[in-house]
Amino acid sequence: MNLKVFSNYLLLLCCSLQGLFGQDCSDKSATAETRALYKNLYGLIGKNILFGHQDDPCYGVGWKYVAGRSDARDVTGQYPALFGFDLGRIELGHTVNLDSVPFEKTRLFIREAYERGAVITLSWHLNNPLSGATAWDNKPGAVASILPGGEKNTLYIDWLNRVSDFIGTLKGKNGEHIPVILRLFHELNGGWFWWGKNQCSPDEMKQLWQYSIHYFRDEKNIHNLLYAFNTDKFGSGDEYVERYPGDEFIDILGFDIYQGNSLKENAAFVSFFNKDLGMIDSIAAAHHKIPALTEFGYNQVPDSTWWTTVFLPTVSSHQIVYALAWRNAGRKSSGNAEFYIPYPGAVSAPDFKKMSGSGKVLFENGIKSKNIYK
Ligand code: BMA
Repeated sequence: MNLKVFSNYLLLLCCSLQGLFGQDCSDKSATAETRALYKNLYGLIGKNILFGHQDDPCYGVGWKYVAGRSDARDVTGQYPALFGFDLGRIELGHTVNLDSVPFEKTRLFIREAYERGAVITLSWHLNNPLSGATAWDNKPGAVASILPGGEKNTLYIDWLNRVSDFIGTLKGKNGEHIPVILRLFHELNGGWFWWGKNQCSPDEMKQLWQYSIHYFRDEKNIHNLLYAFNTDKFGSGDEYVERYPGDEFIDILGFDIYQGNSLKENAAFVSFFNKDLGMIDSIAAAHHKIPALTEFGYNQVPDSTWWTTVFLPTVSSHQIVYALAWRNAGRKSSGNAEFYIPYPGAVSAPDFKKMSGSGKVLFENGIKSKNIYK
């Protein structure tokens, strides 16, 4: 065999191995449904993007806890394909989260979403374990304090136990554990959370990830989780992987990005967004992981064609398999409003509906036929 034929063989072998590597999640004891979710999400790479929305069935602009209601559905006729919820304050044993969502309702909504064939992701704005203040109390030292040997390690174990208890109650009709994408320590390259880049060393952060996942997997025997690693918007591949705990812990590689502040104009936003999406495509491919947009938004979406002229064309030329729009908190007492998808009558509502029919970005109807848990 000459050198050229041999190198072609080698290339072929590498390509098929790459396909195989990507087909299994990081937890080698994951449940059948969790494995299927991973495999099916992997299969969506480069094909479709599941549209997600944080707290979608909980509240929207001008309403709260109305059975069956959803701003996404009011505008498009369909629920999202992916639902995000937050566990913040479950660690304290509270019955409602930091945004006043009762955990009882979160559990119910997760079951309903699962029965509809949608995907679920959980974030956790956990309080600062050292000071007792919120996740945004960014004084250094909290990460070191909860690692083994630290003064708050026992407290952190209690907190992990509370999260484990909640995850353990998420079951489908046949008693099977509902697979969940757990997005821990989000935006860890920013400086605003106690687990941020100025608050601990890369090594401490890696240890915290590994410790937490090891605890869920090996101490609590939880095998219905996929783990999403995510930064905020980032400037380079080196910055992205600086605090990455390793392929044996992670399934999904994502980042969060918002239009606004320094990225106020469409052109500035698209250029940054495009660059980060391109980097996520190649980092995920190199690690055989699933790329995702773990949080995004443009508060109030003031541009009437933003969805089809800014968002859709940018994400369509990349590999992400889902995109989670942040929450429709609605009008606040301060007079400001916070919403990242339109409600009926909002300026971008017709354009959002148009995007939902694009065939690329999937909502409820698009995900159903994918049988994502089989
Ligand atoms: C932020 C805002 C806050 C909220 C927090 C956690 O981006 O939406 O109002 O408390 O996320 O959900």
